[in-house]
Amino acid sequence: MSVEDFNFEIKEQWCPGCGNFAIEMAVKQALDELKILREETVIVSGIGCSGKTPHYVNTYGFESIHGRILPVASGIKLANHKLTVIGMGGDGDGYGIGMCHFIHSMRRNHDLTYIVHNNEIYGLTTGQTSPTSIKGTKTKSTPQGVIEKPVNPIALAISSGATFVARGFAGELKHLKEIIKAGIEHKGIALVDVFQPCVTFNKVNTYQWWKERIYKLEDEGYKPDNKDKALEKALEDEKTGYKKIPIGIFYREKGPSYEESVKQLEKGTFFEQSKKEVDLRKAYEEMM
Ligand SMILES: Cc1ncc(C[n+]2csc(CCOP(=O)(O)OP(=O)(O)O)c2C)c(N)n1
Ligand code: SF4
Repeated sequence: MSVEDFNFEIKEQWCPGCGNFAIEMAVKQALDELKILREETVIVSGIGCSGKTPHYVNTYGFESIHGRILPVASGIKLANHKLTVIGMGGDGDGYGIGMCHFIHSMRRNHDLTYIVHNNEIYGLTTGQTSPTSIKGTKTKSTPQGVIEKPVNPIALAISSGATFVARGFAGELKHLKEIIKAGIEHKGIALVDVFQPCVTFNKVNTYQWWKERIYKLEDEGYKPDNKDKALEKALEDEKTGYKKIPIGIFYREKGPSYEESVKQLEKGTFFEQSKKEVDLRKAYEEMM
């Protein structure tokens, strides 16, 4: 296998310079370096520019519904826990319409990697405010500036019980790839929030804007094993008025994943156990 084996013949439809290209490449490189086979991998997306990713990576893919990445991904993982399942979607998708699923998935600890293309705007629908748009940001839907405070996905994930919480930047490909690799290897839910410049509609949070503000947690000798410290770091961007924004692994905790806790899965995957025994005709008939 090589990174090229994960390429599809379909050409990306993203705008030139979009941060999604780097996220797609980081995922391909991570899968290649971890020697995970494409036929044992499923990428689940929602709807959005980010939601196109399964079309461009040569693994199994499922472009689901806006805001429903996590329930679909959890269902796939539960049906066949031998698969590597990666959710990929926008900040509108995951932190807006999908927020309820977000909180419950974090506490359930399904063994999934969830990569959020956080461009702080709605890309596909041409530039409205998203739940992570910083207060005051002027967008098509908020011409006088966003009134409310943004969602803090890192703090929310940690306080909801997530066992791996990290953040990367599309302008730091190698660093992002390493975070995604660590997320895939983690047994349990792994949130990887990624700052992803939307070069067409977000003229505030540009590559330059993020480069001037981000720093790597590991460069400060930070260790991601303490929940209190992780929460403190998660709130640092707000506290500093977004002048200092940490990226890297905020929090990591070992413990059984949801799938490791389901007794019935000790005998094999649900898929293997049920494929000979289940006749769905009766259930269909009852529903008709
Ligand atoms: C249930 C539902 N509501 C709304 C929409 C319209 N819609 C499509 S994409 C989108 C938001 C896109 O923003 P984001 O999720 O951040 O993804 P991006 O395009 O920025 O990657 C919305 C509101 C939809 N497709 N389905
Ligand atoms: S609209 Fe923004 S997020 Fe969508 S492809 Fe273009 S640059 Fe990327």
